[in-house]
Amino acid sequence: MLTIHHLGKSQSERIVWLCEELGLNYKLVLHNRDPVTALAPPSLVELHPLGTAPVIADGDIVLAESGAIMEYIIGKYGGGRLTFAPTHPEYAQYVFWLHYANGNLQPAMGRNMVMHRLGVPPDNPIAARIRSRLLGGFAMIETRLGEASFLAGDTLTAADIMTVFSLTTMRYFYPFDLTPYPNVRGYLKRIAAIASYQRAMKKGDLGMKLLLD
Ligand SMILES: N[C@@H](CCC(=O)N[C@@H](CS)C(=O)NCC(=O)O)C(=O)O
Repeated sequence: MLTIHHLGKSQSERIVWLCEELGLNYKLVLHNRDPVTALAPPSLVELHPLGTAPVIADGDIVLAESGAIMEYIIGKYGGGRLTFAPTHPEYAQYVFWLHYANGNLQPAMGRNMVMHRLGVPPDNPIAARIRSRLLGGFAMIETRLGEASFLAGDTLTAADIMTVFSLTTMRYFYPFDLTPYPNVRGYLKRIAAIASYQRAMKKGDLGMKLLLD
């Protein structure tokens, strides 16, 4: 059986949601962040050289990196669900948004988080550049969600499951006001109504207030 190692308040919520949406049997192992540093505990670090969540185990296979895990589970157990085939008219959108999530958006959030935590003033030219990159990303997502209900098109795909963390739980680490983005907020309302998302968040982060607005 698939085992998901989930670190509280982290990107591994994506994998719990993925497995809930696919209706897979899995064992969930919860790990808590160090209360002082917020880093991963030794129980997680010992699982994989990266020492980050998520990590899954499937038989002898131990896999890290949420994008890799997403492709692995969808390819092996998804039966064609949550993905678009190359023949789908929105295939390019699917591939773009799937990779934008961890290739650009989440690193941009992380860079801004570091600047914020180091107390770099917003008018510092590097901080300003990093912030404007992120704002450009939000504007792009806002435009896309004015064209389609979900990032790849009219249905939920892995691209959404990859992206939602950065728009929600990541805001515990880098607070971000979504008021200027009504399409993003409407999208998060649609996500909040999805039963598999609700189940995943309850199982992975019971009691955590969901930042969906
Ligand atoms: N690109 C990686 C990022 C993994 C990552 O940085 N996870 C964070 C949680 S959001 C983590 O484990 N942090 C704890 C630590 O670095 O000690 C992925 O998507 O899996």
